Amino acid sequence: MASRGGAVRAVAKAVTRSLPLGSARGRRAVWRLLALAAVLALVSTGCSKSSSSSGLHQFLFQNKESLPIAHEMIPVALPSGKKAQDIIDDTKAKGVNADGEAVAEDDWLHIGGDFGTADTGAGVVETLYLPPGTYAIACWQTGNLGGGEGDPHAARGMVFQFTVTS
Ligand SMILES: [Cu+2]
Repeated sequence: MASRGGAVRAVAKAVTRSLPLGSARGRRAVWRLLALAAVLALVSTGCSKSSSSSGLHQFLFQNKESLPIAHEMIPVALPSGKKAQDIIDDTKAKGVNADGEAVAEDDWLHIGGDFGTADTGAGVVETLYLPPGTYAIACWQTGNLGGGEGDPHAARGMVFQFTVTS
């Protein structure tokens, strides 16, 4: 576990370095996401300068859980004044529908569609064009670690906020 923790910290550093997080709260959001051990790593960018600038960005999303569980990485644009915590609160408040899907997911503008889920051990690569703005990546999957269903992961804090500058 110690070695995985080290790897997670290394990735967290890479993410926080690559994506300019405007606040300590943003950095805490990273830790909440990583606490679920679904590791988001920025692997490369399609534009020349820093990954924080607008343009094409490629993300590698790896599920490094130790037990079976599906995660997803849904990029959304945050309306002015909204933060990752608003997604968390909204998802908590609205729960799941009769099909067991998070009701709040459709409240948030999906900018890159649903790139699909990544089961434990799998990875998904996503390429997004990001104009300047404030964004979040959320997971609305509802599985529990090792099996069964529970609250949407976004309600458990699996939301990561970041900003893109011009
Ligand atoms: Cu998840």
